[in-house]
Amino acid sequence: MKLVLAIVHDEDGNRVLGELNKKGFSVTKLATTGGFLRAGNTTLLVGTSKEHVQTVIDIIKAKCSSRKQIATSPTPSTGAAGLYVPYPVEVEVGGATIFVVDVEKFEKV
Ligand code: 2BA
Repeated sequence: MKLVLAIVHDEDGNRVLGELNKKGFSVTKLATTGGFLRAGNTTLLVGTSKEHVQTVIDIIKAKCSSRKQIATSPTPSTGAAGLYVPYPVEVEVGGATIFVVDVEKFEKV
């Protein structure tokens, strides 16, 4: 048994969830926050057999697109006058960040 953890853009979350459900996978959706942008994203947990992991990854890949996002730098520079000067940075977010971990035990009681 494996657990697929996928961090996806909020806008893609429901599309991925819908497709995974349609294909018979059980999914848990968590509302999460990215540590760099400090913006909302979605984390999906999918418990499945080793044989189905690639199918889950393929569905996530097909439903997630990457985006450029402008954010205020989390570590603003200090200007000549000693002022705190936040500056915009452009980062590419996603399609999805995926972790696959071994599940030691899976039980429904
Ligand atoms: P955030 O941490 O908000 O990061 C958003 C995007 O900002 C990242 O996109 C990346 O392009 C950029 N970024 C992140 N940390 C950076 C840094 N220290 N310096 C410069 N740019 C940085 P993605 O890589 O597609 O990541 C999207 C979201 O996936 C992340 O949101 C975070 O919530 C999660 N994530 C990505 N890699 C992770 C990891 N190794 N462990 C845990 N969560 C991760």
